[in-house]
Amino acid sequence: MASCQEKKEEISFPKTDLAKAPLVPKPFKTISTGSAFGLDAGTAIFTSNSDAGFEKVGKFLSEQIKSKTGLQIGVNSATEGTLERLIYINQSDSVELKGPEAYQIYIKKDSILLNAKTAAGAFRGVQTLRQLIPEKSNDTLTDHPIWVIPSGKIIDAPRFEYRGSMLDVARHFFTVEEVKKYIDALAYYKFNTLHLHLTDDQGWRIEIKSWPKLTKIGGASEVGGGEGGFYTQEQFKDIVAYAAERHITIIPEIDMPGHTNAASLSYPFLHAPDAETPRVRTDMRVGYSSFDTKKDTVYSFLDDVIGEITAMTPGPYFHIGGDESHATKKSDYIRFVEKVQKIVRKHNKRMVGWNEIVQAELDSSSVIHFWNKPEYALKAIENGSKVIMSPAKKAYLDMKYDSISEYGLNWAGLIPVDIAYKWDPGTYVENLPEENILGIEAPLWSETISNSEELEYLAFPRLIGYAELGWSPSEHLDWDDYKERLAAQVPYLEAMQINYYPTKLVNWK
Ligand code: TNX
Repeated sequence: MASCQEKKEEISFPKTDLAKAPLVPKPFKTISTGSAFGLDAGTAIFTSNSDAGFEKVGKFLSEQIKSKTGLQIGVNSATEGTLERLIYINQSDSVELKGPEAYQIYIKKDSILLNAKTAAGAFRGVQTLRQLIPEKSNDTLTDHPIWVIPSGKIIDAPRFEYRGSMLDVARHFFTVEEVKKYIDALAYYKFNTLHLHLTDDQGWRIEIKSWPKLTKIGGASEVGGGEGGFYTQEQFKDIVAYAAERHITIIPEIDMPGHTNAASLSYPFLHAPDAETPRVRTDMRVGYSSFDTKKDTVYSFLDDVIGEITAMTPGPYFHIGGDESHATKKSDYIRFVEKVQKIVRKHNKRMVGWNEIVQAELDSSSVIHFWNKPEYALKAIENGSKVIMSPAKKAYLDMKYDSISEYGLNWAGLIPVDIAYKWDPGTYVENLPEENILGIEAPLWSETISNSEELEYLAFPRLIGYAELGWSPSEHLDWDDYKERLAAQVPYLEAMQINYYPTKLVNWK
């Protein structure tokens, strides 16, 4: 009598090499075992139920598999016939997992096991799996399409806890959909932070219910004379939630006491009498505006603004800007930063500010955002503070690639794709110990760009290199090795309709 149980199919895979997969960022350690896991319609995903976040991560993977391959893979809901190959996403407290974003993946013939301490770690591991799924199925190994994933083991954890990019939505406004598209790409490359530069001289972009003219008046302009725009609180919360689903934290920035023309135009009492009189600004100049640091009403205004924004922001940080306050006297600037630091603390956030803030007396919980002066970054040592590394000469996404770049500025120099990659955030500021470095951020100022296509032209492919500088150990930072893996990102960029600058430094395939 024939057995009613179908025989499990043995596929013989061509030899694979997991260590040669073009992963970005490059994992801490990869061990190849030469065989493969065949992703197909008979695959099911199971997740830990010890933490609700894990099932969400499983569903995210299932959606991504569907959009890449068309396969519909159940999560914690296998039906008969879908138990041939399993992907487990498992909560683990193993001591081998170093930190909340660490993960390990074991890929065998019949199973993939992804272990992480937290859902954030599992999410980072899922990005690695997404990158390992080939664009095309193999239709010759068996009677149905399978996507061949090389077998082996990946042990991975980030070098820095903070890996971010900044989007300036003030000089030009970007819609919720445009911001979400950027967040999707950040997630794919394991970034965990998006800093939104929400206000500047040319525009105020976030609704403050207690001060409605900020958006009514201050939101109605941008560089070049366009109509501007702003996020309602509902829209801002939607961005925060969308990022959180991808384990990305939003850091809001209200830039002050300079870069405040749009705020002072909306409410003239904010304006310092010595600074330039507020008017609609559509030019690119900086350093002419200032809040009146001597008025109590300015600080009660800021208490309202910071209160409303922090109430919508679950992350630990609030960025106060503090850069280029050339129209504020130094003593007034110092007093201002110290008073605003108290307000930020009152709202239970850690203050972040551009490196000029070190002139004030800072709490050790406050974070210094290095962009131009190493001597300011070094103040972190005395102060016990952490530093975010955004050296303009290396990490500014708004610098032109070369003299023929379509968009961008050049005040910090040209930044070709290799120069953007060839530096080490851990040693860039001489004598600044790595324990003082929170991580890396690549800011994208928007004076010269106003939509996703232009934004992407400047961000890609340099952003992908910053992902690796933030995540991978310094021993792995090697341009010749990286540029091959970068070239292999094209199918992803094309599938996501992400525009990129096709630099001649890379052999695009
Ligand atoms: C400097 S970097 C600025 C911004 C400009 C940018 C343009 C920094 C903290 N301030 O106001 O948009 O240069 O590259």
